[in-house]
Amino acid sequence: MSYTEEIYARVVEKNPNEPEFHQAVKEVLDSLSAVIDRNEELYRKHGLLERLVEPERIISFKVPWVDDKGCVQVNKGYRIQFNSAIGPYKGGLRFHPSVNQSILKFLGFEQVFKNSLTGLPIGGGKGGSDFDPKGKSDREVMAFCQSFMTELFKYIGADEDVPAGDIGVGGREIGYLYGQYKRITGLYEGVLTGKGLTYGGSLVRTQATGYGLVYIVDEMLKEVGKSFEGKTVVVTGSGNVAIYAAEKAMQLGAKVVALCDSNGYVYDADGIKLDIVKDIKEVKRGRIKEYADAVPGAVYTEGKGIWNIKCDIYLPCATQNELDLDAVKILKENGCFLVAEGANMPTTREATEYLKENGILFMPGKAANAGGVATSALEMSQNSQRLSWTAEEVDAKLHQIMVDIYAKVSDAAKRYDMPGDFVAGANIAGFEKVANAMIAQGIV
Ligand code: NDP
Ligand code: 2IT
Repeated sequence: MSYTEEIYARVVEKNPNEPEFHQAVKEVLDSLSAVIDRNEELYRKHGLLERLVEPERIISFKVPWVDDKGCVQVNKGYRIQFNSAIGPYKGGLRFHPSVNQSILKFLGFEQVFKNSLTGLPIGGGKGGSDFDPKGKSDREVMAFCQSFMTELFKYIGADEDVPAGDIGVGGREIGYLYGQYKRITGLYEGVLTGKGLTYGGSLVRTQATGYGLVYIVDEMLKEVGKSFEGKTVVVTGSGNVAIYAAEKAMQLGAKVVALCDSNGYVYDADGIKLDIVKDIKEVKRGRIKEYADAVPGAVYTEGKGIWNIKCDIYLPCATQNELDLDAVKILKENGCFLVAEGANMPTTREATEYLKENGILFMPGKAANAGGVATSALEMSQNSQRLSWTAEEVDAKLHQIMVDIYAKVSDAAKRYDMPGDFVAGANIAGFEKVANAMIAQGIV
């Protein structure tokens, strides 16, 4: 058995019932085998892979709160502090009923490599809760966030661990979490990112993940002599990442024809009107179905199947494993030539293999959606300096970071004789910096 196979077998054995974590580790280890084989003796001596796949710390806690009926509710809360070799733990908080330790470990593990790719000094972490913000009043969300932070504050800090948003955690939740942190600790510091602009947030953080995704796709397109101009794009989800990916793709001349949520999808042959989507999703916290009620000619379909809509470029921006083998076969039949992941691990392993074998350009999430966390790191810099940069400054830095990530990923794939294999390129480039830092810092 090779070193990577040995480690994968050990991960499966020691972490039973964590399929998403196994999936993420397998994808990374498989594509690292070329690097590991060349340096096997060194890495074995340092127990590098054994240490890499084990989170430094898993914190799990009870989150009791009182709902609007006066009833006590109890949720599970977590923070996975995965790897701090290159900086303080950094990564989002997810509030969704599906949240469990396996999902947060997969997200924390991916975050380590993603954060390394940004070139900024941030380690990897992730956290969240099985709390479902859907249908809850603002007071209930506040009560939950205050209880969550009353436990979490012990483990985070501006130079220690800096959480941010993810599914179900946006500006409202970050505000309540920040308020409670400040109240308990008396500190006004950059302990969370994605903050509101009146209390230390960075311009462009809201847009950053979606914009960054489109910036890196633009680099992929340039390399093959194409552009967004005139392309038909399908974006999945209709949350933070999806909305701003659609916005930037449209600004670059594409027509975005579909969006979805967990209930169904809308198709608008004339191109999605984003002001209407923003009103439904960001203001009213409604369902994507309402788009078809508001826009004549738009069609709503209940259930899954957004991949049946013909497109040139497909940007999955909802959740893990949303895009499977049957779906990518349909994308291929319909002429789609590029898939880039706005979400974390939205493409199953079989689907990823199929894309590779069938010559569809593919950028994995840890590179494609890194603009969000990169801009979070820019928010940390601004907080430390006690300065705010203009939107143009932040956007220019974000753009450059995505251009640099594309170059690193593409270069690493070429160095290991796998040109165009951006999965391998992203994993290798992300891994190299973390591995060097871990070796330099000794067995800790
Ligand atoms: P939001 O909560 O803002 O939006 C999530 C969207 O995805 C919603 O439209 C939601 O629909 C939809 N969705 C969730 N689960 C499913 C499902 N099972 N089937 C279909 N649709 C679903 O989250 P974000 O936009 O922030 O996050 C989206 C993805 O991007 C996640 O994978 C996240 O980890 C990743 N990401 C986010 C970053 C950020 O900065 N926010 C940075 C990097 C990655 P519904 O309302 O019905 O639940
Ligand atoms: O998956 C991700 O990179 C995020 N949810 C953003 C993390 C962050 O710290 O901004």
